Amino acid sequence: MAKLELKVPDIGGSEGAEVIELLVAVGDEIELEQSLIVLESDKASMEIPATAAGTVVELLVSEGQELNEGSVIVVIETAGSSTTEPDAPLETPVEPAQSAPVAPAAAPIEPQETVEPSAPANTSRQEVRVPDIGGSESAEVIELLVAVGDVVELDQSLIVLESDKASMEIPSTAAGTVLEILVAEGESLSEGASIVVIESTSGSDSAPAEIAAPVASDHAASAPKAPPAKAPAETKLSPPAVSAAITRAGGSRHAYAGPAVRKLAREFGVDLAQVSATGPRGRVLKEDLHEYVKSSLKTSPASTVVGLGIPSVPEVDFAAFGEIEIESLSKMAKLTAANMTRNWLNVPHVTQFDDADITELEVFRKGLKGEAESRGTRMTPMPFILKACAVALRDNPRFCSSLSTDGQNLNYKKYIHIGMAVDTPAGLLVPVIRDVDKKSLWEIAEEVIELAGKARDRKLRPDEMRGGCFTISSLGGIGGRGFTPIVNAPEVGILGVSKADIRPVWDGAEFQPRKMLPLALSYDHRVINGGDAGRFMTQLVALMSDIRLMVL
Ligand code: CAO
Repeated sequence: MAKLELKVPDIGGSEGAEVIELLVAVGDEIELEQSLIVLESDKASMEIPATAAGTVVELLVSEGQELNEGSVIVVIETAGSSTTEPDAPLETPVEPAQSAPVAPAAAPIEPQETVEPSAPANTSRQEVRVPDIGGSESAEVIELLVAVGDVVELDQSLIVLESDKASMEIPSTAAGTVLEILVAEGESLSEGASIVVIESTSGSDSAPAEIAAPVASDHAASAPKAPPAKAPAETKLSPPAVSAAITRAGGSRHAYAGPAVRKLAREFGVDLAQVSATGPRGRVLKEDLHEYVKSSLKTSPASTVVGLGIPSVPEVDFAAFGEIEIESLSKMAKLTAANMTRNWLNVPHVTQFDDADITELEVFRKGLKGEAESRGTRMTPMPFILKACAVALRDNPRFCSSLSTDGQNLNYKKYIHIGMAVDTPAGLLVPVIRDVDKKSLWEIAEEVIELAGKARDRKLRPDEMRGGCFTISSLGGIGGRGFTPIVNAPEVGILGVSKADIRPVWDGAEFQPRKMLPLALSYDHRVINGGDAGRFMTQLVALMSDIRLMVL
């Protein structure tokens, strides 16, 4: 049995850091690399790993205490030979007592020389590189904070790196304009890796202790990167600026948490700012995150796919107020609920209303009754609505597009396949009628009947419900004056059709009895603006009011 002191390693140049969490206690069996404490400075939040395995016999630090490189954290008792890396021990044998100098976990990177600029007289190009990241072998780029063309200041953060133990913002060691970004999100970087190329104008550029290497003026991103050059030993690197409150896509600024908790939060898709923190100084602990996820799951059954962070509806004991009956939902009903929730949450909806005068259309349609019977089919308003939508989709192609998931592109579909919501005893189904623009009204009428029948008999094939560009939901045969349908994402528009009825319409001289069809067009406002929607709806109303326009 030997006793060892485990100490604070090189913490990336931080002068002092506060113990904000103790992760072990006296009596704990600890493994090699197990985190002992969490340290936080104004620049960094990091877990300090054990450099030897054993039993904790003394805990020499407490929360709130300020530690420096070399401060003893714990004394452990090891079973046998203690040290793990004889050349770089971070532990000191306790007996005999000694105060040997502590070797740093990783030798600090030596700054490269600043070489004469190769660019025109008063400008120079420099590569900014990853500094000593506190002993971590490599760390992943989790966020790019600058773009090509940005003017950056000295010490301005360029990227966020995250290793198993720390998340850190890497500051620029030069001021100037970003010419090239040499890294991408998800890439793993080590000390010395080039991050960006910066063009500096003389007088405004980097500090003397920078690790900015000069770059030839014809430098290309694909060119091999120059190895780090040596600089005088006394020009020690500035530490990586590590932030405990970095901004993420999920918006977790101001949330205090260690890297492990941040990593976990990212994996769960949790916005740390939403989590109640119980740690010192409002720090989010792992337990807080677990508690948050547990309670979110409890209140949001998977079937409803309610996003984390969205306030849930409180559970009520309905039986307390009278007799109740519980019906378990079918798989389809649960799937529909999940899809509706997803679409409602993802799509910024706007709904536009209008009425189409279908008086003449109805006269024509009723005139087709005999032929419909002889064909063994029915001609409802639906085929006319489908046909009119196909024309409006052709003339307003944005309604026939989908936004890419990253929000960067619109995919225009050159085909016109329209989904039709069908109310079935098992739930809502949306079969798709293909190439509506190329089919006759009779063909469409037959398909409406066939697909609605298949939907009600649960005989639709999956491929008959895929590929839609737009959806029509008609409650015309049921009733109602209007409703706001939910866009069937990734489609960007849906038409809600309500029951037509005869209303008095002013013709400029007198009221005329006209059959009016209420229409409601919901659209994804990220893709469709009010003008687009107004044009689509106006054309649709015109087409329904005068079906001759459909053949133009
Ligand atoms: N106004 C007045 N009458 C209408 C009408 C309208 N907008 N739409 C249909 N009708 C009439 C039809 O003409 C038919 O009457 P006749 O037999 O006298 O001609 C009757 O209502 C029933 O029509 P239908 O509903 O059987 O046929 P359809 O082609 O209009 O619709 C379908 C087919 C599958 C869309 C429809 O049956 C359906 O399921 N609708 C529900 C869709 C739904 O649930 N949407 C909500 C989704 S969001 O929860």
